[in-house]
Amino acid sequence: MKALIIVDVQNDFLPGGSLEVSRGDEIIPIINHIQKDYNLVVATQDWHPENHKSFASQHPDKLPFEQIDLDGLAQILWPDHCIQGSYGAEFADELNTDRIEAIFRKGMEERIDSYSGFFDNGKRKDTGLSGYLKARGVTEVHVCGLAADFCVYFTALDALTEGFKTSIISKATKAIDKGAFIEKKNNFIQNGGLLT
Ligand code: VGL
Ligand code: ZN
Repeated sequence: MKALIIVDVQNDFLPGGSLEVSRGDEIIPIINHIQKDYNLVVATQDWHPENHKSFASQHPDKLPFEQIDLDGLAQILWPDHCIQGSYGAEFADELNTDRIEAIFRKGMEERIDSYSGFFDNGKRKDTGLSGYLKARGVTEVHVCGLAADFCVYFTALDALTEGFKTSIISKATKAIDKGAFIEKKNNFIQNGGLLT
């Protein structure tokens, strides 16, 4: 059984959003088109409280994209994004959500960020995604969405360690920082991941 994981295709990550990924909108028709090729489609949704400590606005002396230590973990500070219930947190209007059977929300805990759809960045909590996929008989996952160098990458890496045959679909993802994604992509491949 093969599942598609659609990562964070939310307004704030699209052009015009607060943490926009350049040309992020171009992947939506592709994601809509490929969903039919999977036995199961699930999605993740970045879902932060308004005082989330990954937001630069919560640290008066810091600017977006600076890095801090947050309870022992390196944390990049982001513009406010994907605030629970806001328009920016909604899935893109153009995304076809009819086949999405389950949505795994992440990033609700105030003091820890959560890039992967499986675990938070400190591996303190499991979202239940791995167990859900296994209970549904899934052995192979394909990961798409935004952003390639953060939530897609970390979701794909955790999928590998959870024992799934894992691919990142290149044409259905876009990076915040293309250069950084090349390095991360190589690391993913070294860990047994596939790029299609
Ligand atoms: C993401 C940064 C912060 C992502 C989420 O979806 O890639 N990146 N929160
Ligand atoms: Zn976030």
